[in-house]
Amino acid sequence: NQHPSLVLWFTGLSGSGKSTIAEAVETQLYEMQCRTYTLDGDNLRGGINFGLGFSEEDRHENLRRTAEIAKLFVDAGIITLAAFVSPLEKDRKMVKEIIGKNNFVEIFIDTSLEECEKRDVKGLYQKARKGLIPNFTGIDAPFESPANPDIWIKTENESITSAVAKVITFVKQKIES
Ligand code: GGZ
Repeated sequence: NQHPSLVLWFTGLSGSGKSTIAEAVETQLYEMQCRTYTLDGDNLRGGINFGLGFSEEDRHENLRRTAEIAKLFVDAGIITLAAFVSPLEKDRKMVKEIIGKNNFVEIFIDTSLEECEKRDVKGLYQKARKGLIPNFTGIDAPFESPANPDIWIKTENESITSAVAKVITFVKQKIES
């Protein structure tokens, strides 16, 4: 297959490391001559998903549109990385159905709330604790951990290098099968 296509779907709390790991995976795929594209809140919520917030309904719509876009990228023969909190099991199930289970890889970036809050890279947890960001995942909005992800990365016990290696091994085995 000259242009393998897949969706690598990263789920986890804000600040868990989804984007960092996705970026490192993308670099590695680039070196393997794969064509890739990354979808995330930064490039979708500012444009096609502009105006959507963080209520359950808005997250659902954010993820539905993202999945439809990812599906188009799969048709185009591109390995698509999607980094979204995607906190609810039912929404991840929807995403998987839209994309198709054969092209969908669920990657759980498992970093505890305690650790995300300690890192608080963007200061969002502190704001959320003060009540300045309503519906913040982990604080006053739920995160349902995936029960059976394809790849499970516990960032508190493993390095980025090891996380990337896990993802790449999985991808290689998948695109070569
Ligand atoms: C969660 C929020 C919220 C609320 C703003 N809850 O660390 P970040 O900043 O860059 O990543 C988070 C991002 C989450 O957007 P997603 O599109 O991934 O969410 S979802 O899949 O649930 O639709 C965070 C920021 O947006 N952010 N408000 N209330 N994260």
